[in-house]
Amino acid sequence: MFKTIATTPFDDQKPGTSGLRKKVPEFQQPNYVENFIQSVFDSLDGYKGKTLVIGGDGRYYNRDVVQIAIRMAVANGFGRILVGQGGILSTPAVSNVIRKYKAYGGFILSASHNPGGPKEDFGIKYNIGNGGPAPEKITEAVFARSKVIDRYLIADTADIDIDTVGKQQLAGVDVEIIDSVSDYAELMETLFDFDAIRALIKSGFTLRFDSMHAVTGPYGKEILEHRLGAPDGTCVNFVPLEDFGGHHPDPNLVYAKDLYDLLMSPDGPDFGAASDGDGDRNLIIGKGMYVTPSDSLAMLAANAHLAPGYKAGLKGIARSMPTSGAADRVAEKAKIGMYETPTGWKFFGNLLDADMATICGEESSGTGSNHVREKDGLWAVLLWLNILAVRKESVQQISREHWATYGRNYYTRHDYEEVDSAAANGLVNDLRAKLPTLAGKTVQGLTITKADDFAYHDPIDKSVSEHQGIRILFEGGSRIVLRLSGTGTSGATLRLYIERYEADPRRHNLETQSALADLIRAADDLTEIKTRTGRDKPSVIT
Ligand code: VG1
Ligand code: CO
Repeated sequence: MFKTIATTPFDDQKPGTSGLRKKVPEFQQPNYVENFIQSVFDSLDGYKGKTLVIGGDGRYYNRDVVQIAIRMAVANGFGRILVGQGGILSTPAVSNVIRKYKAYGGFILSASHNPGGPKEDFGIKYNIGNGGPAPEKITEAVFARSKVIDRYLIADTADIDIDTVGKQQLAGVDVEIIDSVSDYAELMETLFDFDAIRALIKSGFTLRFDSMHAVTGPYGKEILEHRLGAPDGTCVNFVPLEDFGGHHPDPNLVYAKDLYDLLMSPDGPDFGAASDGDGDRNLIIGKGMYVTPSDSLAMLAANAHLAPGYKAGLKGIARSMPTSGAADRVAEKAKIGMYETPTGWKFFGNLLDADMATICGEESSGTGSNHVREKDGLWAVLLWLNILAVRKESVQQISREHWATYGRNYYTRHDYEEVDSAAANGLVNDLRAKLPTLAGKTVQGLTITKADDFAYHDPIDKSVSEHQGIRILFEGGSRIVLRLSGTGTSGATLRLYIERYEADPRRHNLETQSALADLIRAADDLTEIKTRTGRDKPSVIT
């Protein structure tokens, strides 16, 4: 019943910022999925007889890979497999299920906010027993293994029914199909004051939650409409579709522009939010007020004690390096630890496990806490709602008051997507070579104080991660950061992050791009991004 199949390696199975992501036809090559999954198993120890969790965001090819993963896990000796019904589990839900059922680890089948469909993106990510993404030590071992793999193990059985909740047996191993939502919804009830949020909604507060035809649909329906009493119609685009309705399930001002426009209109709701393909990102927009993810992290951290799950206060805050310094000011005032990590949630795991950080965030619309080991879109929405319910103020009032207290970090990210890889690498390498000469120079009237290539020294396991983004710091605390994306599937994507701190409340109402205009020009002078990429403007501005 168990078969050992001979295979030959692929040379491109290197996990990026968040797992292995490729176009679907690449995953459909014979043995491609099997090689990667076996490479993961071959890089792990001591999982025999243990539990493995499998779930994905419902995109095209999800159901096929769920079946392969189940058969391979059984053949490799796992003792129990938990699978989300229909193959559906959001990323934070997988993290929770791993933790709750003390699983050995789990697979998340997703390419997150990347489009889905037969010609679009697919992805596989492995998470470890703490519920978080595998650390670099493991992803590097997986890549090394994938380059020499010569066989994989698989159970030679028919597909199993993944649509009916309940226990089944496959070759003597328990395969349990679990409800995709209930464990997660229960966890949310332990963290937030559902009564207060219910009362807020009952009092006439209106909201909209856009799942972008992706995985959070069933979660939003159950939690916001069924458990919190928001009216039918609060959740939109809530049926997960294999191709996300042909859209990018990326909750930003470009791909969720409809939601933004609605919130800016006088008769829009009081609060709007959206989440991405796999449910770990969030977009927060109050009536007339978009909250940048970096600000959202700072505001959530400053107010988290208003929610039952965080009433004891926070141990510390962690943010990825390119995320703005807004949260640093909150940590400073609260006299708690502040940690700066490379991009990608895997770097927060150790800080959360060690209870050094309670809340973490990234500028890319990711916020989360120690309740799981992934960023969590709906969690951020519920924490905002809890804060609004307690403070009885609007998002706009809370934002303005926050800036008045802490100052405002003007912040933008300019993405140059799918540019020529050689041009992008050349740009980064040349800039890196120039770094030692930059301090003291003036560009566009701005004086550079420091320029470096960010390296992270993990305070817990002492591992070192180098080349995590180029930073150029200016007098007065402004900065630009440049790095290459590690989640794209074609060409290279350059991300340019620009930030300026403004203490003066009289200058808190500027339009972001104009508030940052001199820095944007300086970034172009220093990187030559426009001439080198042949683009006259970024593809996406967030
Ligand atoms: C991007 C974001 C990063 C995030 C990662 C995974 O990575 O910048 O902050 O952790 O996506 O998020 P990169 O390497 O493309 O910049 V998700 O929601 O795509 O799993
Ligand atoms: Co995501």
